[in-house]
Amino acid sequence: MLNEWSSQLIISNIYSKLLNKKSISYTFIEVPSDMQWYHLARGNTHVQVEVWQGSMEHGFNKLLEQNMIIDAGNHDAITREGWWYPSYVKSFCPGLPDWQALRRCSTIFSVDNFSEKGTFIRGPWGNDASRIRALKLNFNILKVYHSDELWRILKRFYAQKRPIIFFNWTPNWVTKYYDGEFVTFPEYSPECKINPKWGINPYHTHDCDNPTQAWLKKAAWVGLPKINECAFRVLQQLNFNNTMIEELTEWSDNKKLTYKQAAQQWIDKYETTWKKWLLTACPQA
Ligand code: TMO
Repeated sequence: MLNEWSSQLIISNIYSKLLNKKSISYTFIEVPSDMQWYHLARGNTHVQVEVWQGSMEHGFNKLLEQNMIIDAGNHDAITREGWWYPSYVKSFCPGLPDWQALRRCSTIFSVDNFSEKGTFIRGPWGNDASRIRALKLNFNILKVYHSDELWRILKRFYAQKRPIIFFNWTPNWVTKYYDGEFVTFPEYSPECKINPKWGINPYHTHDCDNPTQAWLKKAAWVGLPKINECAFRVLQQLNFNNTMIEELTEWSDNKKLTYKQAAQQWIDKYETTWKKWLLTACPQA
């Protein structure tokens, strides 16, 4: 399955190259992130190489409980997803990174310079409309459809030192090239996302942050091991840490390699790593 952010696209390409080495055939299917559970549950697609806890935990857990998908294990990467701004924004909005500062200075984030509401820019991930509602933030949302679009907007705003606030994540090349930080919302609790009574707003869920030390998992359609056990076991072995993911996204998003080229470069550079994965996964095949 191919989604809309670069590390997922590159690691999917890496995984396909590993399948090639085991003579396992595959096809890529492009699926919008918010449709991924629908397709994984039905076996329309079989593999997700990156499930991010912050934005995807809920959908993942639901299908896991229904035995429609399999947890194929964690990457070593520790992740975070959230509201992020460049450091220069702090001088326009004293009190950041605490979220309450956003209540006083939403207007500086208006992208049309007319609206009194700030604009939060996001991709097709996460549930920030609920967070805005639950925390009564004076923001609307501008949704883009691919991580590349976020970086184009960031580059333009950053060059002019114009206030911007958007959905960002780590590991990611952006936090290496742009100085900035995440907003801190009330501390995450799993309850917060399902129980309205939890937290400072008793009527709504999502009155909290995403987890700040979150997992990154792989998931498979429940039928995958029966179709091809080796493919499933290779997926289990697949394991990327923060440095590796930063490096991959730097190759594509900053150095402008295609996802395929970035995947090949990784295969060339990390031969001992993937050879060990393949040997552990399916020594006979
Ligand atoms: C799922 N993502 C890494 C874009 O937050």
